[in-house]
Order: sequence, then C-alpha cells, then structure tokens
Amino acid sequence: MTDTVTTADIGVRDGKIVEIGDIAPQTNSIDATDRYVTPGGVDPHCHIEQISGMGLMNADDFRSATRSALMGGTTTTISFAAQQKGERLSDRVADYTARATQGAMTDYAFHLSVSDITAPDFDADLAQLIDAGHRSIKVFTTYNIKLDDRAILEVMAIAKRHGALLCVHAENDALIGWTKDRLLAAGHTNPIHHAISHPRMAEIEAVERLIRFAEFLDQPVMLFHISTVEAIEAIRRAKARGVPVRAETCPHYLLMTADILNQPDLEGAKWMCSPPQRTAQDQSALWAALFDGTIDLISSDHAPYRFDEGGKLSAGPNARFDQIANGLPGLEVRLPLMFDAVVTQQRGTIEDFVRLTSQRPAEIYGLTSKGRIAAGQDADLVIWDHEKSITFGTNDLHDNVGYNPWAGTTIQGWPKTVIRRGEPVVGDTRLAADPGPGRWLNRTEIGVPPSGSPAEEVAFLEQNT
Ligand code: DUC
Ligand code: ZN
Ligand code: ZN
Repeated sequence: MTDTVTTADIGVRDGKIVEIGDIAPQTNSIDATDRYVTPGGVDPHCHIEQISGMGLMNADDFRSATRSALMGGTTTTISFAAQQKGERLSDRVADYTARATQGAMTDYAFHLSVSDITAPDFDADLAQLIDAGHRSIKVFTTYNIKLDDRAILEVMAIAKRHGALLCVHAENDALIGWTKDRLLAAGHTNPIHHAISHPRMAEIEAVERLIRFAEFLDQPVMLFHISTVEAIEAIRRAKARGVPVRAETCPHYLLMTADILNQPDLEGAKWMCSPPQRTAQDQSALWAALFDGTIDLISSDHAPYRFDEGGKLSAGPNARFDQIANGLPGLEVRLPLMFDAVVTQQRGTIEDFVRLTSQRPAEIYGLTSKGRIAAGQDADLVIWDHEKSITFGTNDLHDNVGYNPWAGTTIQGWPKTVIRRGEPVVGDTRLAADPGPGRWLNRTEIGVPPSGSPAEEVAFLEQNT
C-alpha cells in the first residue's frame, strides 16, 4: 500500500495496477515527470437522476453527471437509488441500474435511499439487496421522505443483520418546520431565510440522537454533510468512547458561509442547500476535524438543479425559500477545490488530500479496488498540473446545471490527465471521445460484519440493557 509520496513508475495492465517501481519504457507510456499522480477521486455522496423530496428531477442524468465527474478527476461515484413512497425498493434499484448501465462513465455504486418501510416486501427486499452487494443505506430525519425514530431503528436492525452501513441526513424536522413557519408568517421569504430556517440546533439534536442509536445497537452510522462545530464536538466525543460513527463534510461548508445566500431577488437560491452554509468558526472547526480524524471524508453532495423554471425556480420567479430545491453542483469541482485548499494552500499534505477524497471514501464504503495506488488496485489515476491556476467562470462545468456556484474563485492545481481502469478518459482538460461505460461495484463487505439471526439480536440486547 502506497500511503506516502514516492517517485516511481506505475505499471498498468488490463485496467489494473500491476507494478510500482522502476519500469523499462513501454509503448503506451504517459510521462508524469515532476507531477503528482493520485488515485482517481471517489465521491461517495452525489445525487444523479434522482427525484427530490419536492418531486423535482435532478438536472443531471448519469451521462452528464459522470462526464462532469471525470473532468474533475473523480472516477468513482456513489449516488442514490431513491425509493418513492409505496414503491418496492427492488423496483427502484432495477430502474436505477438500467439508467446507470446506459449512462455512467465513472464506476459506480448506489446507496439504497429508504423513504417507506411499509412498502411491499420491504424487509425482504432490503435484506436481499444488501446481500447482493448494495451495502449502504440512506435515510432522512427531515423532508417529506423522513423516517421516524422507530423506522430508523428497524432499518438499522436489518443493516446490522446483513452487514450494511446506515448513512443519515441528520436534521431535526420539527425545529426546521417550526422555524420556517415563524419566518414565513413574518413575511421572510428570501433564500437567506432558508439558512435561518435550518437552525444549527436542528443538526446538533439529530446528530446526537443518531450517535445514541449507533451506540445502542453497536451499529455503524455515517453522518452526512456535517456543518456545525457542536455536531463535530458530539462526533469527537462519540468516537473517543468507541461509538462506531463516521462523518463527512463537503467543500461548500469548508469554503462558503451563509452570507452567500444574501443576494438580490432569488439569486441566492443558487447556493441553497441543506444543511446550509454556516460561519467562519464552523469552517475552522471543520478543517480541524478533517485533520484529527473526527470527520472522515469529503464528498460533493452534488445536487444539480438549473436556475430556471425547470429547477430552482419551478415555483416561479417569486418563489419562497421553502419552495426552492436544495442543492448545488459539486462533482467536477470537489477534487480541484480540495487540491487547492489542502495541497496548494498547505492546510495539509498531498496524503491528507488523497485520504479525504479517495482513500477513506473507498475504505468506508467497501470499494476495495479503489482509492489507493497499489499493485492489484484498479488503475484509476489523476495526473495533476499543480502549477495551473484557473478562475472559475459562470458556466464552465460539464454537468447540466448551467451555472457554476464557484464562479470568480481562483484555484491552483488541476487534473491534467484522468485515467479510468487504465484508459485515459480526460487529457489536457478535454474529455476523450468515447469514454465508454462505467461498471457497477459489487461491495461484498463494508467493514460491518453481518450479525446474523434474530436470536443473536435478542442476546445482544440482553447483554446491553
Ligand atoms: N441537501 C440534501 O440533503 N440533499 C441534496 C442537496 C441538499 O442541499
Ligand atoms: Zn442530505
Ligand atoms: Zn445529499
């Protein structure tokens, strides 16, 4: 395993890394002299071709989303097979598999996003899908697709029995709804009020609750998109006492604050996401948490909606904040933004950058062939031009969103060449003509050993009463 920087040739055959060392020149060599070569990015949280909680389809299908991912150096994605209420989970996974098989240019896996545990054959479907290699599950504690506490425990119990990781969008729904109603009643409808309607206490409460659930069942939980210093402290305390909790954050929490929503008219809607961006103090705490291991990884939470009537403005040009879809695009910019922030600006090392953007995501989500440069791994590689500076333009990304939320930001360091399973798919910032299909990644285990039978469950509860 190559966990430190080294100078060497990388030998690739049939899509796999076969050798690292001093290799005689070959016919199909790529010169990476004086360049960093890192593993392809693994983005473990992105919304692709998904219907939102408000019933709105994402702007990106698999083709546009994964094209954009490759352009930014990300070669593996985990998106959501999102069950609609009343729908069989296995039907959604079949539909989503067909869509990804046609369109995906990155390798990919799915989180099973659960919104209705009373749907037909739910328990059997979930168990069977986990056994078949879909080893992560997503639930919400807010939005109209939320599960209540009892339902979350039921899902966790199935995850425990079959060996899957539960991921949670953790915000307290009542705190959000109550605050939102007060704001609207007082006539506050602008996107900046979206941030106020998702109070930090909503995240703190739900994160603390989910930590207790993980502790109660001794069952790992991943806490998505952490944004507040108090949630970080709760996670740090939980990890210190051995609770199996994992956490992620995203570039827009590390590099943006809530005032970005304070724009004329509905312009601020471009940056609306949940949880919202917070404060400079939260940003400092997030960076510290990434370097002390409290937060494990950085995802994009790519949630693509156009700034038009088919997307953010679907409720019209005078929409209230609560009628505007949440999310911003991030698949293409996650890696370059983090290369700049960690490596170029020297907040950390190139090893930190790799750990947070590909190695830990691959480890945590059971993607055993990804996230490292080592013999036997898939040859997903990025060759960086660490000297190249770019200033983002208003519409220069390769997704289908039509705006770049980072317009005007200058970064240094760009993925010059991107290689997916040995095949150069991006060269000198141009997508190679026909990148060909990505592959579904069967996750045979995810570091969560299946605990077996209902009898074992009862025995566990007896011991831990
Ligand atoms: N919040 C989510 O929970 N998911 C998608 C995007 C967002 O803003
Ligand atoms: Zn979320
Ligand atoms: Zn999300």
